[in-house]
Amino acid sequence: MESQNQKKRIFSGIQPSGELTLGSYMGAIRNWVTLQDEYECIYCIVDMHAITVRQVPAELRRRSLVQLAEYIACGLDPSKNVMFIQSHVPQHAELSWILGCYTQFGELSRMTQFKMKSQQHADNITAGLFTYPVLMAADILLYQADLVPVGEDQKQHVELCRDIAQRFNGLYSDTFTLPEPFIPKLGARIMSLGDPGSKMSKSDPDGCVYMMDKPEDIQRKFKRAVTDCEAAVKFDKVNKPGVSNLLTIYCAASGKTVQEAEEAFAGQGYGVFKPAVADAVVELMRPIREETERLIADKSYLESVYRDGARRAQGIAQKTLSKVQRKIGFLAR
Ligand code: ATP
Ligand code: LTN
Repeated sequence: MESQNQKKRIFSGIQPSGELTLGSYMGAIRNWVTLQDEYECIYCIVDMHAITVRQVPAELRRRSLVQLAEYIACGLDPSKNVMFIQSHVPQHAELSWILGCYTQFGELSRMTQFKMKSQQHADNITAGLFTYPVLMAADILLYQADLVPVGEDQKQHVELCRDIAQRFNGLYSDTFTLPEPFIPKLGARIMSLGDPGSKMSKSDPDGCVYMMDKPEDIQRKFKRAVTDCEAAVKFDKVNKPGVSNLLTIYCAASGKTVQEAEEAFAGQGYGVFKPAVADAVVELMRPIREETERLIADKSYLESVYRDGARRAQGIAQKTLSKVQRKIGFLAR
């Protein structure tokens, strides 16, 4: 425990708002796995974030448990990492309220994710959707995280979190560690197979490859992936976004460089390239899918992991929350 305390800390989370995708894996979870030995890691299932858009209760419950199984199946070891469900640690909601009083309306209005999601859910633009980044800042700051491994789309939220922390520290002396986003070099933004202009997103099933998809579904989805009429396997994000996305996926899955992949497929059409990308993804996902299926059957084990995780998380979170409450002038209980 002594030596663990010397390690830098990591916090990250994913919403159980849909089945996890290849994007969740390549942009986030894959990095989490590589960091678990070097850092003290806390990985969360952020169900409170998921309800910022309407969820079916039974589905939310099921997906929260499946997501924990997926985390473990991806290689996260429950004995090395703290893994828990956000709503089981009430300090997140408490700190979020406080931080909301140190966040500007204008700052939240500039968040790209809010602008996009409020277009997608125009009939239900809730206060929760608007203040979502404040809850995310509370998640990170409660644990004094140094690094936040996320995909490219979350960089803006981590930067806002830093701004809030800096503002609070400036007002009340050093309270929060300033976190840095940690974004992978390859796979930080996997695009939809149906529309290479938009991000692959678990709540938008069109063009999504799910971690739990069967091999034949993965093959079919890649066969249908939108490309172009040139038939040349070349990385060119502006003119060939579909092919560039497939190359990114292929390289992230196979470990090859873009140049190696371009050379390997030189002179061959998409009829050869697309099934090869699918094969690489099938092989990457096969052990994860099989292990997830095995773990889902062991509900009591999963329950023991998230209960133990919440207990450990709460110990850390309460220390920060008490410090914050004292600094801002709340009377001690
Ligand atoms: P939703 O559709 O509910 O917004 P999402 O699929 O966009 O969900 P998140 O829960 O927002 O996924 O993201 C989980 C993590 O995975 C974050 O770190 C995010 O940056 C990363 N991520 C999500 N989608 C992608 C993607 N297409 N490419 C790379 N990283 C991604
Ligand atoms: N907003 C993130 C999920 C998230 C998160 C966090 C990520 C909520 N809290 C704290 C990192 C750290 C998303 O991926 N949509």
